[in-house]
Amino acid sequence: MYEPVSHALLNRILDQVNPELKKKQLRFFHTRLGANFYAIHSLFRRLYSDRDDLEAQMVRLVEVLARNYIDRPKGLKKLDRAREQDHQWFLHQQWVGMALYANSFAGRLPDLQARLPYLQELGVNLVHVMPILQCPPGASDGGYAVSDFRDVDDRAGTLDELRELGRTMRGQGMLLTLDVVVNHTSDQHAWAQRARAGDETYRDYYYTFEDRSIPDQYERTLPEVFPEQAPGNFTWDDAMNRWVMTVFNTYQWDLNYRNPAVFIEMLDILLFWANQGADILRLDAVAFLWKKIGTQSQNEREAHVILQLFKDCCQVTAPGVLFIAEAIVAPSEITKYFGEDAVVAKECEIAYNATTMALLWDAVATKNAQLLREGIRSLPDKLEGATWLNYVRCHDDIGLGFDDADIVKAGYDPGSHRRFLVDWFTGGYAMSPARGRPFGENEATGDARIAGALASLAGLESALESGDEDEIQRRIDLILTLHGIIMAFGGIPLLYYGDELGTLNDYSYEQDVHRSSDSRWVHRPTIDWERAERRHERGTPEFRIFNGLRHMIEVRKETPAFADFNNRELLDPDNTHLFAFLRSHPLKPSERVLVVANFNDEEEQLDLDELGGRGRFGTGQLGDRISGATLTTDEGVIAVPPFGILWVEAH
Ligand code: OTU
Repeated sequence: MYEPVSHALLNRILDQVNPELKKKQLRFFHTRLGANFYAIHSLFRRLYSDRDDLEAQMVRLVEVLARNYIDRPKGLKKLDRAREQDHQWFLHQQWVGMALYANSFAGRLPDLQARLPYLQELGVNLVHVMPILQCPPGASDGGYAVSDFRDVDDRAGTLDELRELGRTMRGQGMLLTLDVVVNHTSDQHAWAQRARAGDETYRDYYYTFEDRSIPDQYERTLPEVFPEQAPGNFTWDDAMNRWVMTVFNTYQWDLNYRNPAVFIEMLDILLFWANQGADILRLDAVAFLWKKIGTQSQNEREAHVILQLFKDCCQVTAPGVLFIAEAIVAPSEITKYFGEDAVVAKECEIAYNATTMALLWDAVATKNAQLLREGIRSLPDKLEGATWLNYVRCHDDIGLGFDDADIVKAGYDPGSHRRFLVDWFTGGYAMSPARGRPFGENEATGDARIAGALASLAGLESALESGDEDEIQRRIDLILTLHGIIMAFGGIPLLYYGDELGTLNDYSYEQDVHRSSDSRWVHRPTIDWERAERRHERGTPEFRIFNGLRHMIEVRKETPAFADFNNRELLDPDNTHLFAFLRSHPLKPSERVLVVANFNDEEEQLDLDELGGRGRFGTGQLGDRISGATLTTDEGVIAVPPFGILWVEAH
């Protein structure tokens, strides 16, 4: 958009920027900057209008954009332009992801590179490498306490090796996702060290206070993220002689985005990683970016403005790079992280679908899809050109963050239902096959979350112990069905490393002083590659799970109706054990797939007549795309096996 005030400012800025930057070939940069400048300027002013150095800050911002554009490797610039042409490229059903820790999945970065064929064997072509930036030894929240944002941790490898991994992946059509922890730094980061040493410039990078008066005001409304291991939201720092805001662990200092220098530093860092070859940047804990006394300091308006600004800026320098919003918040809040509209107020292209994830586990515990249906029904529509990251498990806990009103609609009392779920998964019921651990129990509020490996939560650990073959098969079927839902739901399915082999809980964290107080480590296993070989041995659980997933991934990629164009219709079968939806491709009407999953351990019937008549789904025999089997529909009824899933070809 052309607007004279901001255009005049842009011209002044271009006069002021470092002369070195003027010499370079910046054609694409200038067109994009011209297109986005009005938005960048308005958003920046919204956050920092009280600053009298606003223009000087804007000069710095534009310099950061230009410098990173100049540094951006040619191959990546070419990719940017290709993606501009095909801007919906990531909505395609071909993408299937996996999140993994380089070290516990493979070792160092070259070892990870050597394992790419394994991922390809499974069909994974998007890899989220969990944090690998420099971290202090000892506790570092699994890499989320970064001490140097511009270097790879020595334990993982080198920057060169990371670039090499990116190049190799690109060459093989795979996408690299890296984490940027935008909300906080480690207390060992150089900025924190300088703040400690009394440097006021860096003290302003954080929220620090000489006494408790302001922290106490904040505490009145701030919830606790880690009530057990890190109660409270402020930590006293002896060296600095001040309180510092630490919403997560005591060693994770929250960055102060009220200071434009922090925004510009972080933008520079995001673009740095884009230039190292990341296709996608996962922005950690984005809901927390703006703190305000008297609020929960999550999902604040300004947090969204920051993300819009990050996006608009990134589009100027590296438009092919996508953002994932990691915002594990209420369903009505999550979709806001896609932005208000797809052009002028865009934020992240991808967001974690934490709501569906948690609802899936509800259906597992209750064997009933009622709340899952209610929850999905009230999930707000997302923007066009935005997509979900659908997952069953990840490196974090399962928070039961679905909506109270939906719980009531499904017929339960919210408090006692949540308590039941935590108990069901963490050993509170003798009859439950789930083997999880509680996480984040808060005695004051009664809140609790759930940790545990997918296979252990789904009952495979106890089934294997019992040696009951039928039960083992049922639990494997449940594991496959959960994955079958995320592969068909609409969005990018993100598997969690180890789950493809049915990896169970790893209790060794209890012996590690840096981990024992954080039960999330129970589901962050080290891959046993000898065991992984069993995926080739017919009959083993590893074989059944790995090959079941591999097959579904293959079928997903051949199913255009699974591309994400907001093309999902939720269905309401008259059987509460069943979860069903219809996917249809907007441009290819003949491409329609009816997805039905059974959460019961017995066979259940899906009556097509109740879903609007058999004719809606096609005439004659219907086939299951997963098994290739023909389904009996003489009576208009489809039998769904215990814990089974069908992708019914409807045409
Ligand atoms: C994220 O988590 C990471 O995924 C966690 O591994 C980190 O510990 C945390 O940030 C701090 O860096 O911020 O928006 O309930 O779900 O802390 C949600 C625990 C987050 C996580 C929550 C989450």
